[in-house]
Amino acid sequence: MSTPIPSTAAVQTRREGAVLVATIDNPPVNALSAEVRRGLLQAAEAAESDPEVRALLLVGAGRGFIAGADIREFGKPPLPPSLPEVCNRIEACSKPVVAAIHGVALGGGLEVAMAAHYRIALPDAKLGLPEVNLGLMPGSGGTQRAPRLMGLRPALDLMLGGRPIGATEALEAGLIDRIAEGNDAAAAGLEYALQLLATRAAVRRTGDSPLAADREAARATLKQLAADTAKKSRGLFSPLKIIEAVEAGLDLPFEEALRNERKLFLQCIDSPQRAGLVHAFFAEREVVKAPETRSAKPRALASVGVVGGGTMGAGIAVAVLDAGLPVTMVERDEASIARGRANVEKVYDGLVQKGRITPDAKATVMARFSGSTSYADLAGADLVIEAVFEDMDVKKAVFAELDRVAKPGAVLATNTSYLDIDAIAASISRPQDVIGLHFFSPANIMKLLEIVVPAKVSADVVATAFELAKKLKKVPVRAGVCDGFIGNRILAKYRQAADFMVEDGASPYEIDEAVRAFGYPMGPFQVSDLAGGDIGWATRKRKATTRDPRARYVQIADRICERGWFGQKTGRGYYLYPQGARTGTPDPEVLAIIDAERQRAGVQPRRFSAEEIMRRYMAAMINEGANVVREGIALRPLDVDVTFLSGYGFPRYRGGPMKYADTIGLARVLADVREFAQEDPLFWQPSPLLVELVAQGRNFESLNRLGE
Ligand code: T1G
Ligand code: NAD
Repeated sequence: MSTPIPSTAAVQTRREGAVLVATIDNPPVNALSAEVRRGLLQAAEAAESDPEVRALLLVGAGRGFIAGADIREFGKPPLPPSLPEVCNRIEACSKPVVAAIHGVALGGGLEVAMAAHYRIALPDAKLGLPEVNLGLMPGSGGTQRAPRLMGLRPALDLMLGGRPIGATEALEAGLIDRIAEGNDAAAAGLEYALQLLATRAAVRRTGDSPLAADREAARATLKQLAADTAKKSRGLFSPLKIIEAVEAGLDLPFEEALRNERKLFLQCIDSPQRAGLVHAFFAEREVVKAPETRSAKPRALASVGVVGGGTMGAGIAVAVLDAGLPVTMVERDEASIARGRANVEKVYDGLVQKGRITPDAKATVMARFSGSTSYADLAGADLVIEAVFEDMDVKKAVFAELDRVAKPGAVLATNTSYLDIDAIAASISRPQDVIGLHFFSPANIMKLLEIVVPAKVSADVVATAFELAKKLKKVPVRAGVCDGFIGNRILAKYRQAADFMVEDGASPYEIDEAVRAFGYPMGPFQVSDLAGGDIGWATRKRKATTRDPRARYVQIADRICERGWFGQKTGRGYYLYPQGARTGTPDPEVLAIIDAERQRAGVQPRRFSAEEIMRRYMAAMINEGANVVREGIALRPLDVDVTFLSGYGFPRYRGGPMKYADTIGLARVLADVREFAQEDPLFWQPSPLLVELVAQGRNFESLNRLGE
């Protein structure tokens, strides 16, 4: 018979015989808010002090156990009790404490479970210490208890990898004691607690065991790991702090090692990388909250058509097949559809070769693919995505066909990079069903999906596009119609700034190096060589007739393309790629072309420091980002951030260009733009939004809340 005893709103407690059951109930993910911490502490003290209680069971309500500390509290004044205090109190309990885990036990949530004396999990449980993804480290005992439970290496893999493991792997690693059948964690936990009492199981404190059996071997492992991590983590702060905390635990008494861990944890809290990574975490969750996803329901999305089987059409088809949906691809003729099917199959053949999927699995996927040269085969599709040549007449002809054959209510999307989607929509009888779905190459890999919203589209079509992004596990960003939407429009600006610096004296290799040092995987000239210089060249030629004659135009890229040097696909571009190398080497002939262009343009070259290169590069990016927000092409600055984090390789720990601007201060960015405007006032026009925010002493973050 259960005896009700006092509870907090976020942690309800009840008695089940001799077991005190504490249920953490803080939707949506049972984050360890101050109230949850208070409730857990109360429960441990109540269990300790109530003579009738012989064990304490911790279990989560709703979707899972505990998803970790409440990330929204970071950077704010801490509220008592601290999580280390709660964990240490649980571990110190003189009566067995059992944690029953279902769904996720992440970060501080797993630390609470590791502070308990026994752990049981349902088969669906996911256990992890993902703090490193937020620029943090376990700060409530994780670096000390995980190695003691799992062994040194598995624990470090969990903390440095930041990826959760399943129940089976957790059991094998010693992180949990048992996997329970069924789907009722509370019942399984109670049964386990009663068994422990029946067998007079002792209290088992993880902190009592040594961190590592062989300290010298452990020290050598940690030394090597620190060296590897320093290389791999490209400037990330917290991974090395994790190793430092574990290493200290080899020699320090347990309590002291916990205090040391906390000290290192607070250093991570103060690091700007934490602010950038936490911003990225929440920004990726905010971008899906568009006006249309709040006001409209998505249409049916059970079958997809793709027109065009080239680079993008094939990648899009694979992304849709990977999401478990059937795909009908339409091409111009038999030869083209055969090529389209081959482009799709090539991806799966590669996975079979790598042993990532079986031939049977490939056959199952390809069974959902059908190729055709007849538009009539798209009549049943809920959504059709056009990915044909980047030519307005070709695209309008395709949409005329789709208007003729597609069923009423079908969503008609274009993957155009630059063309006017309003014009495409206006060319058919159902403009309300037309939307832009701008994938990035390779479309089955790149996470970003710009959802481009033309003037006449209906809200449920936009909602359907977001639903597709969810199914394809893409990161959707809502964009307005303009040349290049959000990403490519801003890219054009900072790429121009880079080209100006090359003509003025910097080498493309210096610029790439500075951009890599800033945290990017690649610099702009390496990216151009990867994507193919011919795409940008086609765009420049298309724009030649409308380009402002007063605007500065650097012809270096044209000179290189005129030689057919498009990059990796032609063996050379800005770099040389001998024998198909993937990493290029600087090309003296390119430097000669640059010198010749400087003379032709009458430019006296000068030196550029890495610092100045990045000031100009980022000022161009941020200034145009501000214009994109001001014009409503992006809903909020965070949409610009997510675009660059998930589609353009922007270093995640900086949070994106607009977050970076807030970190260095908008006044400094504006000052840079104004300084550079003295040389070229046409290119460097301060964004009115930047000027306005600086004048009001505000930052981009202040614009990140949609009209709440
Ligand atoms: N704190 C606050 N809010 C959180 C949260 C958290 N830990 N986790 C999720 N949310 C919000 C999220 O913003 C969203 O809000 C809603 O919950 C649903 O999330 C001391 C310091 C748990 C796997 O890193 O990985 O513990 O948008 O959309 O896809 O050592 O959320 O609806 O308003 O992501 O089903 C470590 C972070 C913290 C886990 C669920 N923990 N969360 O995924 O839903 S650091 C984490 C996740 C720590 C200690 C340290 C995922 C999820 P909204 P969602 P989901
Ligand atoms: P591609 O040349 O590789 O493929 C285009 C395909 O369209 C060809 O296979 C061609 O046979 C087919 N096609 C042409 N006219 C057709 C018609 N009337 N009916 C059916 N099929 C037809 O081009 P791509 O790189 O895949 O680009 C496709 C679209 O995606 C373009 O609008 C491009 O701007 C855009 N895009 C390209 C990239 C990229 O990095 N390549 C990235 C984003 C968007």
